[in-house]
Amino acid sequence: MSLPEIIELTPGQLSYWPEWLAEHQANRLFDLLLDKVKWRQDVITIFGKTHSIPRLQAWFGDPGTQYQYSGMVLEPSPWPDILKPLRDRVSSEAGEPFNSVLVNLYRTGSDSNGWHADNEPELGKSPVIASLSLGAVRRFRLRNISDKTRTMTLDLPSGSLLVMGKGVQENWHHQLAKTSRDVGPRINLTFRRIIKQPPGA
Ligand SMILES: O=C(O)CCC(=O)C(=O)O
Repeated sequence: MSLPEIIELTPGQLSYWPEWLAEHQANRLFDLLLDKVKWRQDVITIFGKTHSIPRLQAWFGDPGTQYQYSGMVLEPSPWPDILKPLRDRVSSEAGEPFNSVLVNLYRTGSDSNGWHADNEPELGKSPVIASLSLGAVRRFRLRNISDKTRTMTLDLPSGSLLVMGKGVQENWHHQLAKTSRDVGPRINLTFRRIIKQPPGA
């Protein structure tokens, strides 16, 4: 384990390891996930109209870790062998016993993830989220919820680990914007801890 860079957001804190995985490890994991994950094109419904979300995704976790966001209900697929040691390492780095992971595939610069916080009820009151990036470098931004002029930008390289600590989801939104740059695919894994079932589950 190496020491992270600490980025104070006030309120909230990021812990950042720009080179958490060596290049060859990150490349191997990227290739395996790209090939082996059963990627889903999920849709969301806004004002009665359905839209494909601008990325592919997959949800893995312990039994019972159902996750709902933007009207989607994600049932966990069992942990693939390749992700189990990674989950354990990320958990010990972040000091949080993660029991699930959302895996996103951004196929090109047109794929994205809009402003949001990971604040669903099943994550509990002050969740810790750990985000591992693989593949193309993409720009990750945070924006304070009550003062939108306060922003923070990180260009996340392959193999980097970013832990959003307690207080971040309550006070900051984050996004992965589209880019017109000609970028290759990127995979991002956000490890989460589901602590209770969502309402109505
Ligand atoms: O792709 C990223 O870096 C961010 C992913 C994200 O915001 C999410 O899964 O909630």
